[in-house]
Amino acid sequence: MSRSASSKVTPVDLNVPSYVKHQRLIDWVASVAALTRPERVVWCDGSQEEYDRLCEMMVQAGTMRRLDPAKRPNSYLAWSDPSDVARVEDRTFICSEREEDAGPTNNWAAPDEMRDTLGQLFDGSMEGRTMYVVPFSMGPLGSPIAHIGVEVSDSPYVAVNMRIMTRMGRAVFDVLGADGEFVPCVHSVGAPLREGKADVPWPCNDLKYIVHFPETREIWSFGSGYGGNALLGKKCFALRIASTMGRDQGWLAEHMLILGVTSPQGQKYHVAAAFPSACGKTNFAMLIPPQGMNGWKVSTIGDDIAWIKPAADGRLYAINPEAGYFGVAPGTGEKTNPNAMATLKENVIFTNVALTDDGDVWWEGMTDEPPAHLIDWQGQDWTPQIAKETGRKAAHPNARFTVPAQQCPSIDPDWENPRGVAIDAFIFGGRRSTTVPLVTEARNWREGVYMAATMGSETTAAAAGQQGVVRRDPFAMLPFCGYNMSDYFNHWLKLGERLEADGATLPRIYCVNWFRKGPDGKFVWPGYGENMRVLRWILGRLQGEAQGVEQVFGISPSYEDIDWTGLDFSREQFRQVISVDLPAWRDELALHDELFAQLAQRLPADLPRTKTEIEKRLAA
Ligand code: SAT
Ligand code: MN
Repeated sequence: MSRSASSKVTPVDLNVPSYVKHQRLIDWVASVAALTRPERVVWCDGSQEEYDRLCEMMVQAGTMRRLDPAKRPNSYLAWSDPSDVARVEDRTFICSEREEDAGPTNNWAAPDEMRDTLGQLFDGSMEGRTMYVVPFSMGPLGSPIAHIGVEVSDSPYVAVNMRIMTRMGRAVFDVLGADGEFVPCVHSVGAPLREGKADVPWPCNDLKYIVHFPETREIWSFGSGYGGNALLGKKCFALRIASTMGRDQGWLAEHMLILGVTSPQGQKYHVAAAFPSACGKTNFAMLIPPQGMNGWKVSTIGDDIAWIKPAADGRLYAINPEAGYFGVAPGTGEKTNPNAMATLKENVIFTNVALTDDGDVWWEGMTDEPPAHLIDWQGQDWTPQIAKETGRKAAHPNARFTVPAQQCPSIDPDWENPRGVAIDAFIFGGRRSTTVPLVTEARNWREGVYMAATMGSETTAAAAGQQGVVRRDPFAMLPFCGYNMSDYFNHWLKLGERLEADGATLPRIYCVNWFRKGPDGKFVWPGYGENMRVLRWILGRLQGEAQGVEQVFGISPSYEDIDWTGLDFSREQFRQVISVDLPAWRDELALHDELFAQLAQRLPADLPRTKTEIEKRLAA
C-alpha cells in the first residue's frame, strides 16, 4: 500500500452533532479518524434529505445512475468493480483469543497480529475521502431483542444502503444515551488514491480483510464495497458477532427467514427457515399460495436473518433484525416472486443488474423474453444474440436489490413487533440435486439438530469461488458462525434440553430440498408458490392431523399426505423428489463422518450417537 503516511496532517474536525452525548463513542470515532485520516467527517442523521443528497453525489461521481423516475421512482443502479461482487469467505477472519474458539471451519488469526495488520491497512486509508458515521439499530428501536451498532465508513454507498437495511440515524442516539452499548464497525474501501484523486466509480482494493473480534465485539472490514463485506450490520454483526453474543447470553442468531402462515380457519403459525445464500429464502418468505389453496396466506417477517430469544412462557420468539431486503435479483420475476416484484417498484438501489435502453433495469429471469438490447452490468452492449454466442449474462448472477421491507405487499403486521413472534417450526434446506428428500420431519429436537448440522448444499454465486459443488453447510451458517461450529451445535442441543426440562413445547424441526433433479437434469419439484403444499403438510403435522411415513432419518409424507389440488404432479414425480436411495445415503453418511472428523475436538456426543441410530435403521 502506498500511502503518504508521513504527510503532516492537522486532526480532522470531527463535526460531532450536539445531540451526540456519548463520550466513549466520540472518542472511538476520533481514534478511527486519527488512524484513517479522512478529509472530513459526516454524521448520518438518517433523513430522506441526507439520503437524496448522498445518492445525487454518487450520481455525479459515476458510482450510481438514476433510473427513469417514471418507470422506477427514486431508484438507482450501481455497477461494482468486476472483482468486488460477492462475499469473500477466504478473506473473512474470526480473531478470537484462542484458535479453538473460532474452530476449524473459520479462518482464524491471532488478535494481536491482526490488529497490527489492520493498523497498517487502515493507516491513512480514508485520505481524500469522507468518513461517514452511521449509527444503526438491528431490530426495532428499543426492542429488548434489538442491539445497536455504529459503522464508520468511507463509502457513501454503504451509508445509503445501511439506511434501507437498518434503522439508521439520529434516533439511535436517543436509545444509546450517554453510555449505551454498541458494536463498533470500521469499514474502508481501502481504495488507493489515483493521481491524488480518491474517486473512481467503485473504489475498492484487491486486498480484502473482513475481520471480527468476538470477545471485544468489534468488526473491521477493508477493501470491499460489496453488501455482505461492507454493510456491517448484516452478516458481520447480525450473524457472526451476534451468534457469539447468543452463545454467551442464551439466544440464537440465525441465517433464517421468518414467515407467518394463516390457515383458511384463521389459525396462524410462525416458521423460521434456514437456507444457504441464494437458495430462495426471499422467495419462500414472500410465497403466494398456488391455485387450489386459496384460503391460505403467507406473510413476511424477514428474509435473511432471525434473532431468537426464549421468553418467560418457554417459547422461542424471533425478530428480523433488518429493515430491508438485500436480495438476489436474477431469477426474481412475476412468476417466481410477484411480491418481490411489487416491492421493487420504487425506492430501490440495484447493484450489478443490466440497464435497459429506456432507463430501467433487467436481469435474467425477470421476464421470459429479454429486451432486444441492454447495457450489461459491466457497461457493455448486450443482446440476446451476444448472450447466445458468448454466454455472457446481462446481470451478474449475484446482482442484488436493496429495498425497504415495509414496501413488501405481504409484510406481516407483526414484523416490527418488539417482542417478536413465537416460532412453531424450524425448516432447514439445502440445494441438492440428488439424495435429500423433499421434506422430512425430525422425530425430536436432537434428530433435528443432527439434520441441520449435517446439511449439505451446492455452492452459489453469493460467495466468491467455485459454484455448484456440494459442501457441508451446517444450519446454513458455515460462513456466518462467529465461533466454533461444534460449540454452536452444543448450544442448540443445550437450549432444547433446557427448554424441554422447563416443560416447553419445542418448535418441530424439518429438513427440505426443493432442488432434486430428474434424469433430464431438470428440477422435478415446481417450487416457489407450490412450496405451500409442503408448508401445509408441516402445519398439519403440528396440528396432529397430517400423516407421514417413517423412514431412515425421520418422517416424510406419502403421496396421499400432500394436498395436490390444482397441481398436476404424478406419483412418479413425487417418488423422484421423496425417495431415499440407500447407496446414495451410505455415501452421504460418509460425508457426515468427514464433517464430524473435522469438528471432532469439541463435537457433542449426541451427534455421532444419532448417526449410529440412523445407520442401524439403514442396515435394517
Ligand atoms: O452476504 S450477503 O448478505 O451479501 C448475501 C448473502 O450471501 O446472503
Ligand atoms: Mn443470507
